[in-house]
Amino acid sequence: MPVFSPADHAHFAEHGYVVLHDAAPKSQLKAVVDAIWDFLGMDPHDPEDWYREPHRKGGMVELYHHPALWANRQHPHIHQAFSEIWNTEKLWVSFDRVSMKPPTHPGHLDYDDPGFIHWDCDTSKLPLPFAVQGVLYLTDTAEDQGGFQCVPGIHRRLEEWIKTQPPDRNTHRPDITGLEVKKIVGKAGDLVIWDSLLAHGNGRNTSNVPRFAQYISMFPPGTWEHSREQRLEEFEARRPWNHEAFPGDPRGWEQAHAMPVNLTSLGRKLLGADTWE
Ligand SMILES: O=C(O)CCC(=O)C(=O)O
Repeated sequence: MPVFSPADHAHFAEHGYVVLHDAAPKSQLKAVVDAIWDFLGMDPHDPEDWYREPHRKGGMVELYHHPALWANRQHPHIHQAFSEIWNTEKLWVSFDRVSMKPPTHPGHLDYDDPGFIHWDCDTSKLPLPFAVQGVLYLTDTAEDQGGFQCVPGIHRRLEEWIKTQPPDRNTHRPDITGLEVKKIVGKAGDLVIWDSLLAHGNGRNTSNVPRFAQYISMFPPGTWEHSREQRLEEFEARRPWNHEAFPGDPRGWEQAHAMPVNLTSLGRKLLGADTWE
């Protein structure tokens, strides 16, 4: 059964993103939130404890291969969503991290992240091959909670918009003057998938609760310079896929805890341990 309707596909084409509700069971969302607290070694009930190492400004948490993260990656509903966007089930999953963005706190302004809008791709190199990114909301996320935000529709008119910009513009960060930035409010279990040409990011968290999310993307094998062997090695070593670009965790928490991941037959294919044929 498809998870996206024709209207969802039309929304994706027009606005550059689409939301799948109830993408994963609540118990699996909570398991990731619990894993984040364990990894951070913080007291969830004590906001004074949320602004210190290993956390850094911006909310990114360098946790990559916890079994709770893999449970969502190999959840059939999530795979189905990406399959419909790519028009093939033969996909690999990204080894992405998670987010716990604490609210702004007057006593911890070094952790006050204003949010951002960017592209992960280099927009001076258009046209670029189709690619998507995704984020799974782990808790209900209100407008002021620093969740996903984007400039709807800019992916369709990017080349024209670029012509209006100075030649020395930042090709990864748009000047958002005159652009509409939309905050995507979401429920726990919402999976937002967006076209990589969509300018996007996350916002400032001015609520009084953290923002929790898991980044998940899927792509046909061979899309990136990332071999099956590399993937298996990174999985075994519990490392990020691109450890030159992503800092990883200097404490080696995941390596020290070595939690076994039970891959399903779908999970083995999404990792690359088994082939799709
Ligand atoms: O935190 C988010 O929702 C967006 C993250 C982001 O900008 C990215 O994954 O490139």
